[in-house]
Amino acid sequence: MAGEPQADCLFCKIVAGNIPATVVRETETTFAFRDINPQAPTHVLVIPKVHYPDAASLAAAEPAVAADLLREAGQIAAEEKLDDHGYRVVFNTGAGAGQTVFHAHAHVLGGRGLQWPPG
Ligand code: IU
Repeated sequence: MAGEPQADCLFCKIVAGNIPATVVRETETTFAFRDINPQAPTHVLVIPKVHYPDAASLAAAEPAVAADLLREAGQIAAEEKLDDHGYRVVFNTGAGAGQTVFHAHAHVLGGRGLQWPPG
């Protein structure tokens, strides 16, 4: 069923507590933890507890949870004091764009100058 945990999904396992993660925040609908391979001094992943393969499919099926994800990204940026110098929220979507884990997630990146355009 749409949104149900997937046995072979790494992020579903992290939500379930079966794989350890450095937790930053948790709400009823979202889970945030530090990226294992940080690309900036602050690099946090915010994921929905429900399973959808990417942000667009999450937003189409459960728009309120997608909004929760964005709100949490902003909350984390504030708590990590990223607002002063700016930060980036990224949804890599599709393998061609660098998506490697097919459970929707926002990257919250900051703590250094960020270049544009991204590679
Ligand atoms: P991507 O947008 O799908 O490429 O992002 C997946 C991220 O998940 C990536 O930045 C990885 O470093 C990160 N990650 C993690 O934090 N913990 C893990 O066990 C694995 C990947 I595998």
